Amino acid sequence: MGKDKKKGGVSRRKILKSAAVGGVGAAVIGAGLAATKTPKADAASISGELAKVMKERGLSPDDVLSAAKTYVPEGVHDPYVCLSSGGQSGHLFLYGVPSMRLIKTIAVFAPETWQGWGYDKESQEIMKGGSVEGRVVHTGDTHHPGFSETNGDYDGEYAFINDKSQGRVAVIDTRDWQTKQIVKNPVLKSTHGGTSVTENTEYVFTACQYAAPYDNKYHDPMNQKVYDTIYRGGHTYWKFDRKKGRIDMENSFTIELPPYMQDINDCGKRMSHEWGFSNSFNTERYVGGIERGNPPFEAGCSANDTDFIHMTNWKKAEEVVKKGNYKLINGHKVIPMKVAIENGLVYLIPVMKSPHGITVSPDGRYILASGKLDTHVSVYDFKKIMHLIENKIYDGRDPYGIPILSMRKTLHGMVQTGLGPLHNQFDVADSHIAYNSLFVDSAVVKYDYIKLKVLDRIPIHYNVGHLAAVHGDTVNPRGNYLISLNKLAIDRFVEIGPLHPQNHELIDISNPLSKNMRMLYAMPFPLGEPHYAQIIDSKIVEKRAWKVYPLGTDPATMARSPYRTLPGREKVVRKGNHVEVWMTAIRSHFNPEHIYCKVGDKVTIHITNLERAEDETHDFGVYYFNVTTSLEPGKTATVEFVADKEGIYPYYCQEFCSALHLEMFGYIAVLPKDAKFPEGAFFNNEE
Ligand code: RUQ
Ligand code: CUA
Repeated sequence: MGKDKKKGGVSRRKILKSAAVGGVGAAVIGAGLAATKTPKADAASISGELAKVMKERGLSPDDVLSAAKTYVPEGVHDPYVCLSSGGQSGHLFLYGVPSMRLIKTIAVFAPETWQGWGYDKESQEIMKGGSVEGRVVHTGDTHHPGFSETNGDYDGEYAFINDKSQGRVAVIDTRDWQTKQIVKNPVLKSTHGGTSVTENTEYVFTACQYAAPYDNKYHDPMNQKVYDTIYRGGHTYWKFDRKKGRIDMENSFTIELPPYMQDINDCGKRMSHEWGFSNSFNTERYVGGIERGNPPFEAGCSANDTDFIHMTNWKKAEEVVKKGNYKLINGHKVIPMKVAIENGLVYLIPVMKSPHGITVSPDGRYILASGKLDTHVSVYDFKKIMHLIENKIYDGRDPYGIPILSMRKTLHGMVQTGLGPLHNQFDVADSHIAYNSLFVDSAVVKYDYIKLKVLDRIPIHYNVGHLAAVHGDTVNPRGNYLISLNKLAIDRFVEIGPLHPQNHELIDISNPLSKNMRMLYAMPFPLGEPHYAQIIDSKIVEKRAWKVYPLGTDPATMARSPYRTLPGREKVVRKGNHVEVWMTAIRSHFNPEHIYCKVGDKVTIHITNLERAEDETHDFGVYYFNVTTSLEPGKTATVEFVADKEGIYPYYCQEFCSALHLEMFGYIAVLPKDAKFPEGAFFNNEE
C-alpha cells in the first residue's frame, strides 16, 4: 500500500514536470485526474464537464492553462520549496512551488506558540544567545534568507537569515527546519544586507544598514563632525563551522566602513569568489533634521547623482586577521578602515543614484546593481574591475581614503529597464537572462544582461520588491518559476480592512527563449512583509529531513538530551524549593498526571514524546504560567516557571493526537507555602 502510493507520487511528479516545461492544458488536467483515480476521468470524458466549469466560473482557456500549471494533486509534493523571509513577523516561511501551499512557519527571532518557540527552555536559551546589549529582544525583521552552498549551489543543509532591526543572524538546520543559533552583531546595530554565503559557505556575509557608533554610547547624530568620525558602517563576515553547524563568533570579523548605508549585499562567485559586494546610499553622509527645518533624510540622503558599490575581499581579510591586524571591539574582531585600505581589502565604485540591490551573475563575472531613482540596471564587469585594481588605476579616493574605481571603466553597460528598478534574479546559466523588478512601474522585466536588451515585460500587482527564481542566485539557476514578492496587494483579494496582505505572484519562465512570461498565480501572504526568498529543489531538502527525532533528542543540539526519559523512568524530585519532573507523553496520556508543589517553588518539567510514528506530535499547554512546548515524536523539551500563586493549573495536550486526545491532561497543584502535601502527592524523594 505504502509502495503503491509512492509509485503514484512519482508518476504524477513527472506529469507535473512536463506541465511546467511544456504546458498542455486540458490534457494535463486529464492526466492529473486519471492519476488520482477519479472514476472514468479521461481527457475526453471531462472535456464537456470542463467546458461547463469554465463557463460557470468565467474562466478563459488561459486561466485553465495557468491552473493546470500550478495545480499539484492531493498527496503529491511540490517539485520546489520557497524559503521566504517574513519581515516584521520575525519568522521564516516555507511554501511549495508551484502550488504556493504554505508548509511551515520557522520561528526565529520572535516567539511562536505553535512550536513553543520562546516558551520552552531550549528555545529560550537560543534566543538568549542573540541578546542585544544584554536584553533578549523578541521582535525581529527578517529580510534575506540564504541556503548554505557547496561549490556555489544550494546544498540545502542550513539556512541563514538576518534580522535587520537588531543586526542579528540566525542559523536553521534543515534536518528539522528549526533555528539552532542566533548571534548578534557586536558592532553593527542594523544589518540589511545578507545573509548571502560564499561559494562553500566559508562565511555568511552581512552588510550594515544604518551607520551608528560601534561603542554603544551616545554621540550626537546631528553633529556632522561627530557623524563623520564616529559613526560607522561595515561588512561583517560570519565564519560558519559546517561541522558544528554553527557560526563561529571567534573567527568572524567586520571590515570597518564609512558611515554610508551599505544596504544589500551579495557574495562573489567563481572568478569573483573572494569578494563581497554591497550597494549603499547616503554617501552624502546627510545628518537630517526635519524638525529644525532641514530637508528630511529622504531628500538629503539622495542628493548626489551616484552612490557607491562597496567591495571587500574576505579571503585577504582572513589573512589580515590571522596576522593579528585587527582591533577587538565589544569582543569582536574589527579590521580598521586604514588597515583595510593598506591591504587592498576595500574599493568603491560609483553606481547610479540611491541604488538598492546588488546581484552577482552565475559565472561571477557581472555585478548587477539598480539605482532605484534611475531607470537602469548597471552591469559591471568584474574583469574590468580587477584590471583597475591590479594596476592601481583609481579615480580618486573618498574622504576616508578608500580608492574609487571609475564607473565608466568598470561598466560593461547599462540597460534601461523602467522606473524604480530594484532586484535581479537569473535564468539558466548560459542564457544570460536576468529578471529585474520595477518597484515604481509595478512590472518585471526580462532582459539579456550581456546584450543589454530588454526581452519581455509583465505587469505585477503591485510594487514588487525582490524576485526569486529557482536556485536563482547560484552558479546553476534552474529557471521554470519566478516569484514576484509584491509589497502592495490593494484590490487583489477579499477586502478585510486597512491592513492588507502582501502578494506573492508566481510567474512561468519555463521557456527562456520565449517572449512570454506568464502570470500563473497570486498568493496572499498575511504573515509580515517578506523581502527576499530562495527557491530550492525539493529533492535536495527532502533527502535531509528527519521523519522523527531519535528518542529523547534535544533539537537545540540534535543530540540526546540529558533529560531524555524512557517509559517507566518518569519521576518527580523535590529538592529545597525546586520541583523537577521527568515526564513522558504518548497517546493519550502524560506521566505523571499530577504535579504537586508549593508557592514559590521553581518547577522544571522535562517532557519526552515517546512516539515513534511520523507526525504524532503532542504538546504541553498550561493555564497561567505562560509556557508551552511542541513535542514532535522523539523530542525532549523543558518548560520552567515559578509557581508563584496558590491554585490548580490544568495542563493538556493541545494537538488533537488521538480519539482520546481530550483525555490527555493533568493538574499542577500549587499548595500554600506552609501546607502539607496530601497523601498521594507523589515524589520519588519524598521529603
Ligand atoms: S529589501 S525590496 Cu532586500 Cu530588505 Cu529590497
Ligand atoms: Cu496528545 Cu492530544
